[in-house]
Amino acid sequence: TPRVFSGIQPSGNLTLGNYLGALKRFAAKQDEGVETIYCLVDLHAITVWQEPEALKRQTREAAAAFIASGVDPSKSILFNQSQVSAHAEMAWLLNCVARLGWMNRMTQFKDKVAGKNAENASLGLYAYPSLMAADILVYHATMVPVGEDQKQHVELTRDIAAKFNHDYGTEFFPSPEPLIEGTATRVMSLKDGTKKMSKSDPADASRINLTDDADTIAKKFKRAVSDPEPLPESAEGLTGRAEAKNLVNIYAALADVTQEQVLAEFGGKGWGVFKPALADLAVAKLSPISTEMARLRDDPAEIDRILGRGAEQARAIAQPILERAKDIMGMVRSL
Ligand code: AQP
Repeated sequence: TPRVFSGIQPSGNLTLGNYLGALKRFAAKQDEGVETIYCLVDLHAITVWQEPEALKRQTREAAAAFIASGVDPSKSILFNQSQVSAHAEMAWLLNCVARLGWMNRMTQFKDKVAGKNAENASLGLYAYPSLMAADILVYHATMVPVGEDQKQHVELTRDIAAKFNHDYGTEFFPSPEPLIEGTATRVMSLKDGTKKMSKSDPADASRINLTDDADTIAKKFKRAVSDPEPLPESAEGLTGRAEAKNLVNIYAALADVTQEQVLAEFGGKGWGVFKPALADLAVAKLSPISTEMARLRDDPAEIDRILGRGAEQARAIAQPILERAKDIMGMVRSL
């Protein structure tokens, strides 16, 4: 069976972008006859400072968000990365395969240090894509559902796999494909239609958190940046209107319809009509998730049990692949 791997950083409150770009699709993949492995990538999260207690809370909260979004621990392997040491070990092996020049081209690193002193970024932040390659390759996963922003990292993973195979004269690593599907592969900030909605954006008003209540969601959409024009009659009319396009996209993704279908209903109408309809739809879709997350918050021991069991299942797959990679590279293994 083909294997799917994907992860989310427990680096803050998960957002509507994480839900539409990732979680919702993770849940759907479970019923597509593939093996699904989903990871809370805490080793990635610490590439920027995380307050230790907050990291624990965010990791459990993110696990709850997965489960509340329909990721079923009896159908998928769900765990946090640091409990499976094969990720970090494989990352070291791949650090020695990946080239500095490849890392230098990664736009996420550039975005994350933009406006800051890059000299002061952690080495881990720079090496992030190599750890991500390890996450995928240590399971021989071939399908990686991600948002548009992660495409470059999956392509780098393919390059690393190919170089390993070439250098060691093997076909050991399969080449993974990024799966970028649906209308919401890039949900943008509510305050700036050219910036992606992000859990680490300092402005809370820029995003919908999965834990926001109905009033907060309504308020955030009401205050979302739009433009003075009514909604266009067709999707071509969204060209050059980043904010309008984003709001229509979010509606389409939440309702599981196309942009054209949204505009067939709302074309010619003003934001005073569309924004409340969007808020109502978002509340209807997100409130069952936040209710379930609140229930799970009361039982952290249950979450920890689920992550522990997932880690055990993950280790059973990853460990033999790691051992084989070491063997291929010429490391002595004492029996
Ligand atoms: N705005 C988005 N639209 C669509 N998909 C998104 N994803 C993230 N933001 C959007 C997808 O969610 C998955 C997990 O992402 P991540 O947590 O590993 O890191 P990220 O992409 O860096 O997301 P954030 O929210 O912006 O986190 P911070 O702010 O901590 O860096 C990925 O599949 C991603 O594509």
